[in-house]
Amino acid sequence: MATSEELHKRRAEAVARGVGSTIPAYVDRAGGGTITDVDGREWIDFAAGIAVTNVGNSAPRVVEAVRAQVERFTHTCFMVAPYESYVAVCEQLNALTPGGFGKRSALFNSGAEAVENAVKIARHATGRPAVVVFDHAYHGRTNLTMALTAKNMPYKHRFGPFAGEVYRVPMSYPLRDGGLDGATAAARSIEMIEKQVGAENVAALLIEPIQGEGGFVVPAEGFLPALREWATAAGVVFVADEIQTGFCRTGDWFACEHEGVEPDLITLAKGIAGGLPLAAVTGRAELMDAVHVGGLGGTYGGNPIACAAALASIETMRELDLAAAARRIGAVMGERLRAIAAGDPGVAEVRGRGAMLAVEIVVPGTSTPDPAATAAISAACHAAGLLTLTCGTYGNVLRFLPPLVISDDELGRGLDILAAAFG
Ligand code: PLZ
Repeated sequence: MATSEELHKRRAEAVARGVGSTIPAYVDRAGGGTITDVDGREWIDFAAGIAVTNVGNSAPRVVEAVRAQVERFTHTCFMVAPYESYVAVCEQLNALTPGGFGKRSALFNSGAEAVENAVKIARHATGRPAVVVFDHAYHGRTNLTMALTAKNMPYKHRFGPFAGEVYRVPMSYPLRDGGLDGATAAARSIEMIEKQVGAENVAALLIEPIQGEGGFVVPAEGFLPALREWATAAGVVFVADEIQTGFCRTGDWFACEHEGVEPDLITLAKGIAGGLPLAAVTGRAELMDAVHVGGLGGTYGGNPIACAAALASIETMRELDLAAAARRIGAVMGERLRAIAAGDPGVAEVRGRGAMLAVEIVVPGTSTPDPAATAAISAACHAAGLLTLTCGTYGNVLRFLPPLVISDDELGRGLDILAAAFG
């Protein structure tokens, strides 16, 4: 087998430079809470492929379901010759997502595609053009979703012009907005929408209940409920992007549940199918069904292998109670992170929920983001065998997203490496 070093050389000659990687190691296998490269080096996995392998890599039920499906048929296209597993996934999503009202779902391939479709559905159902998004938001890399995403580098730089009718308003970001309470922060955003866009022009308000790429920003309590209430009164479709927060990651099935918020539409991907590419829009039946027959779809959306994996993943989450596992991981990790923060003036905040936690790093004694220190700590973790990711508008947030099946021992060893990296 080629070594990681050899593969890295081959890659430079074959793979476009624009596609980056966090570590220059090439995976041989992964499972539980670890990833092993082709040289036999092991990393404790605090990334889960960016919040995807919540049930772990090659989870037994997923492997079994995928194997069985591959043997029966691999693709017919649901728009051509439909099959049960697509319907079953939609039934599961309609039942699992918050809101006791009638729902429908449609399946796609990627998170960005789900977000694009949520916007299509909201525009079609309301007959309005505008979409409101937030500072620090991340919604994808396609043309519309780049417009919805806040950060220029690396996502948008020189890739424009972008789609129109997208309006950005302030997010509740307690560390950086002077600790505005949720209601006040929401009033500030709502005033901007009403004055600059006009509520009657807004099809959808799109928000990540906890921001992912933007820095694991947890809005102040009351922010999401206040926006939800305003959207209802204004006839605006409230869309929760739960692509990173969903499927037990935050200690509930979905992050909106924490404050009892019931979105009109929810976008889902990542953790839905144990690593196979699948995404969905789930929401109010009257909105979803407003679209004409044939108006939604795509060649691969709801591919039968991905659907089989999704059903097996959902079953695994239920059976192993991975929401409870996320809360346990969060409690252990949170305690260690707060201890690190207490001894390091560069840690401005520990935040997040469940198994979606982060630390924001600043120049000690200031609120100035320190992306260089953040990158150095992350690099020290990688060198010592812990796979961590950074995020944030300022690149100064270290985030932790272990698979929810990580063992106590792996979690503890990972946190030891992290503590040492803070030194
Ligand atoms: N919405 C909230 O987190 C994907 C992107 C990594 P796709 N986040 C990881 C990168 O650098 O590309 C994401 C998300 C939220 C939408 C998306 C987009 O999901 O499946 O990557 O298209």
